[in-house]
Amino acid sequence: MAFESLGDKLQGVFKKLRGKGKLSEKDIKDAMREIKLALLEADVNFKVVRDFVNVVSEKALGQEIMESLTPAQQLVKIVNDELTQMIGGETETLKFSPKPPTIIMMCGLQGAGKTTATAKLALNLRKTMDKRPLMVACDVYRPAAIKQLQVLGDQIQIPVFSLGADVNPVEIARQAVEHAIKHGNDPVILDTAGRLHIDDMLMNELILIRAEVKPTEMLLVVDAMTGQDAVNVAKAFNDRLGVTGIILSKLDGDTRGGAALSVKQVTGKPIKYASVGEKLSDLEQFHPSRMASRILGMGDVLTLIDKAQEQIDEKKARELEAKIRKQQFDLDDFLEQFRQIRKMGSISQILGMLPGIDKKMLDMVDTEENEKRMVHIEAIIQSMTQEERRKPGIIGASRKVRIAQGSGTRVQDVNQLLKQFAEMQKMMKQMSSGKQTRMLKRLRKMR
Ligand SMILES: Nc1nc2c(ncn2[C@@H]2O[C@H](COP(=O)(O)OP(=O)(O)OP(=O)(O)O)[C@@H](O)[C@H]2O)c(=O)[nH]1
Ligand SMILES: [Mg+2]
Repeated sequence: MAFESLGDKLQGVFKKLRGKGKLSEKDIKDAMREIKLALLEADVNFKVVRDFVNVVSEKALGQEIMESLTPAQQLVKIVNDELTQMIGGETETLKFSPKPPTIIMMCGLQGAGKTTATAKLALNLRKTMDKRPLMVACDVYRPAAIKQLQVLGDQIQIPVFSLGADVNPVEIARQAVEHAIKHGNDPVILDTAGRLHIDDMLMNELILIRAEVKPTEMLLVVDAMTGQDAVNVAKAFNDRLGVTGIILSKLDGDTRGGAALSVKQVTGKPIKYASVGEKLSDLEQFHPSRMASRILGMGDVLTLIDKAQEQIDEKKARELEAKIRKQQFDLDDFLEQFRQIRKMGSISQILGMLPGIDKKMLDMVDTEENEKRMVHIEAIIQSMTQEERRKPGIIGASRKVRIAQGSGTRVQDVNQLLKQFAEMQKMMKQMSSGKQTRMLKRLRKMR
């Protein structure tokens, strides 16, 4: 994940202050110098850094002592608040047209991730808002651009509108909107051609498409792996086109990424989404405060809960809760839960959002072996009969051999799974007799 080394450095600054009872002016000045260096090294725009440091210093020096916080904690809080402001302040959601379909136009440099973001956003809107998007192939210049979008569309079962490469993109956009109205698609997401630099011809084309379809959103896709250049180009794009929001792509890369953190300050436009992985489900709504605390290493439990909510719908959660309480949780439920969690991402992605997890450990979790084990668990349960799934107690030696053979695993794998399941049931029993399923209740309350 980008920002890792920035996070490490900032945490280092706070660590040094942790033992101190009171921060002197010099302590604060020293800390600020280090914070400034860390931001610059992470490639945050120097003007943005200057403003940031000024505000934080001023607040830190003029800070009244809050009894509940140590001086170091107060500084963390100030930095967290200002970092949140710097990258956007409040969460900015996508705007929808009162008269559907809403039209969303993508724009950005060549290779920024427009086409990928088009598919990710379409999937996200279907999943989180029950939308029926239409993706539109307006890039008629790069060979294979249309095919690329169609392949993505097939993967996520979302329709793609194309008139081939011989029709003018303005006309494609116009007909796409007609098509969407006729077929009840909403929103219409236009994937446009990339620009290597600010190219008048292509820029004019975007202006013509915009004039034709009057998009509600003009989203600029910014590659977080490219440095200051990308930010300057973003500014130019915005000056020419007036974008309405930004999608940060490739935040999963391990480059410094700080340039992307300046993009809100430099363009004045909000970051609305962040792409955090290669999978098409890896697009998240951008929450400045959560991103700030993620950078500062406070973990991002909220994002985790969000992801969980997206995947596990409430009805299922309630049914599950009832089952746990009545101690009827069986291997079928186990399989279902297991699949839900798998949908959230790789193990390391899920763990990475929890506070206090050593990032180096995560690389060890995503081993082939673990991946194989996950596949085994599914196969083993699927090789069981309905009765066996409901009452695993009846699975004796000969059944174990049959299940192992059926799933292409070993008897000891079957044993291990059954043992784990038994332990889980025991835990659930304790949970349901004591403070029952508090976690689920809390999840529900937070909606
Ligand atoms: N790791 C990672 N790779 C990404 C992400 N988004 C896009 N990519 C990759 O970046 C490359 C370019 O992505 P595209 O979506 O084709 O970019 P584009 O802006 O449509 O490019 P043009 O159409 O040529 O202008 C592809 O290889 C993508 O797989 C992301 O969030 N993470
Ligand atoms: Mg493209």
